Amino acid sequence: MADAGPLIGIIMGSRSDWETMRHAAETLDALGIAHECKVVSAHRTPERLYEYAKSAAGRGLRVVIAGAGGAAHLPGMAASMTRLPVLGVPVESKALSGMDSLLSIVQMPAGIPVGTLAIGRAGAVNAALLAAAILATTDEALAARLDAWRARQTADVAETPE
Ligand code: RP5
Repeated sequence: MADAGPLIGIIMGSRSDWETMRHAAETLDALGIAHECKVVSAHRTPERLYEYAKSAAGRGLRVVIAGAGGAAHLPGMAASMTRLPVLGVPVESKALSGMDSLLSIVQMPAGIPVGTLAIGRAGAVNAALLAAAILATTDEALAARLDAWRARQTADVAETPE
């Protein structure tokens, strides 16, 4: 992994999203998957978004994870400019607790899909696991690491509550 370029791009609309999106990065770290993390705002840095999405596949990325909150058009806009799978993470907003983010990301009209995860940390972790599962379909070593991760999770579940 050391000399491999990133396979997964994690983008987020603001540095304020990092507290949520770092859970995606940490999960990919645990699975040994090379990734990159960037702040790319659909409305504050539209040209950065264009460059990122248009170059993503050519740079060797295989999946994009996009997290945003509020009027969260980042995942959909990114998906419109790349054929890579885009996984959307609704960040929990202050005003509406992430319901705005969720509905903005999940309600894509037919034609440009965004795989939408849960609001907040759970969505960020699961976006990373889903991205890993996608890559694992063609990577046996990663498939074994993902199986081991899931087996550890199972082993960590106590039979009693205290
Ligand atoms: C969105 O607006 C970001 O994804 C973030 O969740 C939200 C608030 O951004 P900041 O005002 O904290 O930069 O674009």
